[in-house]
Amino acid sequence: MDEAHVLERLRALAIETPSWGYGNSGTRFHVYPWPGAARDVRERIADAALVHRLTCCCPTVAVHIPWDAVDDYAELRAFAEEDGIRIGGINMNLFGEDDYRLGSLCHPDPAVRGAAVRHCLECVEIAKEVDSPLVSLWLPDGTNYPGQDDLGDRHSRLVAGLEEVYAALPPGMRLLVEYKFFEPGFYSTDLPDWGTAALVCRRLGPQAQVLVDTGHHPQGTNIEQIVALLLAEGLLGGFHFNNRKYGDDDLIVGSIDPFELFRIMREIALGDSARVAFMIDQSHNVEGKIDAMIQSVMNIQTAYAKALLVDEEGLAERQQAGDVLGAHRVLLEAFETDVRPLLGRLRGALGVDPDPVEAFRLGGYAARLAEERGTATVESAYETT
Ligand code: RM4
Ligand code: MN
Ligand code: MN
Repeated sequence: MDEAHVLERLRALAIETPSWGYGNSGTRFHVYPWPGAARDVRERIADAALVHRLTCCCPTVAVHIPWDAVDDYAELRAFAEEDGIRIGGINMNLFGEDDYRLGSLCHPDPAVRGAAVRHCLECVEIAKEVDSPLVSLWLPDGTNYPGQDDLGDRHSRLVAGLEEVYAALPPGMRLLVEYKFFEPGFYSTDLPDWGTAALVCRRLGPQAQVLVDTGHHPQGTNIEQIVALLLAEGLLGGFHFNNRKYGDDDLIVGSIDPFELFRIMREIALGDSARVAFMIDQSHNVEGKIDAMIQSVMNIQTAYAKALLVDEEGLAERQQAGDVLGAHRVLLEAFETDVRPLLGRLRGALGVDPDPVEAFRLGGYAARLAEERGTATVESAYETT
């Protein structure tokens, strides 16, 4: 692909950042408050808007309900738009209530399942109010011990609950279904993998698609193959980008395995990804929030730029000829290309600094935010888990 086309594709890449990545977060052992970290939904949106100003690549912010709940969503939408961004995916929370001890949509008690469905329906209403085309569901349901519940029944309850939610989607709105192989359940998880999520989405209909959180697979999983297959089946709804080493680590995207990120972005570059939502889902435990988010955005752009540079013709020839190493070297050639000058030109044309992380770090933003906001006391539930 020539440079003009690569730049055009890069310009079209919009990455959504998560409101929950801007507040204090930690591990189950401790939360270390970060000076100037966002303390409420408006500050979280303001930080996402700053990331967009510095990158010109992050025009929407995902919210999590009820963490970001407000009385007036029209007002929240206007607040975001005045700051230059829009509210994107509405993430449902089915793990934050005492009643969910044995699950939410899969709970044995129909009353609890009903409450979980009502929460999802409320999120659909919020999406309508803020004019977002996406609601996003990560289901924490699962069991801890063999015999705790009937696995088949749990699946039936899940499908029945999601059918109610699906029926409430207005035309054009999509339900993204996220999977994760373990946690908080340690014996079984009701949506453990992409295949289960895909089956559920197929049952629901075309407005339901799978969300791939890159941190939600067992060690060694070939994520790019999952991406390729979901794209081919029209079932890839979006990503939660982050990186992992051991568990659901939520580390900076591409920080542990940039080659994996490149391989994922190559499948994106090849397929029809026009409707794929590129979202980041990460939380920062020991580093700053905003510059780490920008680093993730830059790493995605870097991987995508390299993916777009793959000599596809040369690769196809070598694949046809059975030249295994030759084909592999075509990928390496692209991966090893220094795309910083290219991305510098992209950012120059967009009117932002060639290195937005440095622009943040040298721009006095962190000091100003620390001065304005101080070092918050950790209050909300997700900050203490
Ligand atoms: C889950 C999953 C969800 C996120 C929650 C907080 O592990 O990644 O997307 O909303 O964590
Ligand atoms: Mn996620
Ligand atoms: Mn996760």
